[in-house]
Amino acid sequence: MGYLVRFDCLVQEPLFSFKPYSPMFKFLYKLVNLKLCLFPFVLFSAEEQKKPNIIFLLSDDQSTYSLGCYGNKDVKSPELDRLADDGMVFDRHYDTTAICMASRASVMTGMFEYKHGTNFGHGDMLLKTWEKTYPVMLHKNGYQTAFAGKFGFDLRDEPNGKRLPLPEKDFDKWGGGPGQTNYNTAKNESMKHYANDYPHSTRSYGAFGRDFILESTKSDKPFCLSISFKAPHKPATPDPIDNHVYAEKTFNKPANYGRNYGAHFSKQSKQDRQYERFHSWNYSDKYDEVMATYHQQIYAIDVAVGMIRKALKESGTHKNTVIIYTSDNGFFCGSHGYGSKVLPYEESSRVPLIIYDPRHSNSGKKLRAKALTGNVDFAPTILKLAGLPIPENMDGKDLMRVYEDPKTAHHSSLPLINVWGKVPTHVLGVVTEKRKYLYWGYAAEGFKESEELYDLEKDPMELTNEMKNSKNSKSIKRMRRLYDQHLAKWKNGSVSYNDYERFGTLFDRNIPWSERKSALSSKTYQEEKNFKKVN
Ligand SMILES: [Ca+2]
Repeated sequence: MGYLVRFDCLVQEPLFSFKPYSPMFKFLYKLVNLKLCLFPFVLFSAEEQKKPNIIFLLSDDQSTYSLGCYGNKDVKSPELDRLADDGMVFDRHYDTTAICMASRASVMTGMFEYKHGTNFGHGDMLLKTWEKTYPVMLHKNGYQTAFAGKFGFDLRDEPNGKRLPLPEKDFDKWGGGPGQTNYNTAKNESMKHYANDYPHSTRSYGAFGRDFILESTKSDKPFCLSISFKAPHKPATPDPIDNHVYAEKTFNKPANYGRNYGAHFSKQSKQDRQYERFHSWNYSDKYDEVMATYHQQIYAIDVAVGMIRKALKESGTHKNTVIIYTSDNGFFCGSHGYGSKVLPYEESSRVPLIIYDPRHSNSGKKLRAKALTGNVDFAPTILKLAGLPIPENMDGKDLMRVYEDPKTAHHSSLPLINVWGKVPTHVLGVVTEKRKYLYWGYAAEGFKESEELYDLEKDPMELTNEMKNSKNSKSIKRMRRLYDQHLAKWKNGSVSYNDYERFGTLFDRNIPWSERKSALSSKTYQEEKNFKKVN
């Protein structure tokens, strides 16, 4: 093709109308014309080459301590550890809402929950919000796009409008599914053709990624592959092919394991299922068995990541493909005597993040970033990688600036949000690189407003609430001020639907409970009576 272009350039009419004066001039003249003629092609091909392929991999309910690259010596995660060695590990990465639906919406929109207005118990994402997500924008701007796995939220054309089908049409290849999807590949409509070879869903997503990557080479377009694994979400259903991996294994417990290390957590945080699941999910009495199952599910993700990287190599796209690996929320696994996720403590809100950009000179140096980063950063990062502008509505920032300089600061603070579940557990917090502040505002009979402050630098296991230490008055003042700033953004920026506006009042620590109480929903008044009975 290149030779044809050059030949065409030489034989076509000169760009200028005057005649050459000498053989040398004629030669130079042709050379200039050749360059001018080739210029747009050179530019075009350089521009195309600059655009990387992008792979975004999301696990479901995965804690940082489930990976070797985050310091757990009991687990086997060779592929993800290799990805970490090849790329960069982020040690201070948070899901600003630590629950599937809202977190996935933040990932795709680059916005905090109160701005995308999407969560269980609140409502679906509006179509106009979806149209500003990274998958849609990449699809519209020359990328081949694919999605597989748990999509995690639904769409409506208006808040009380009809629920729309999942946006399969916005992707070139689709292996996604509604709701929680199924661990049984045969039961996932868009993935069931993989069921014979990969009866368990986790490896089927590896196969989907592999096939999309290999097919992508037929096109000149760059690709963006997004896979949302179901694993290791409950109900615990590991692939039996991996039963040998943790058979009879005993696991070391983290230093904050057990109820003794949760006594200082707020009474409000103990009012929903996250608290009772320490027992009902058997962290208290069958720890090794439960953890073996949990880690076995993550082991299968590790295998799937290996399948995807092998396909990158085989297709020759490995040198121009950026890989991002993270989770939609963490998991307590018995830390502080809690199970599950949702609450803004470290185990549930801080999650793994590995990025590998093979084009960058910082790759392969085993660097770790301490910068404060969040799930709202992915959409801006992916748009920037694709050479697209980052819309102003996004709260996140391009993570590749941290990849460029892992010692740089990123966010000075991020909000940590929970407005799902039983009312006392609704909480707004703020985290900085060094500290975390939580405000539990529910103060009906039997409860008092409470605050927690953690020095994450000295106390990453959150063992001491620093609110009562008089030495911390400066930190408390600063963290309260940051909290107030985030709340002001909520008040100014929350969507007007799906029950988000009233939290601007409920979370206002400067308004007494007697006045804030008016912002409880009528349904909540009824729930409040039930909490009074409990306490
Ligand atoms: Ca999740």
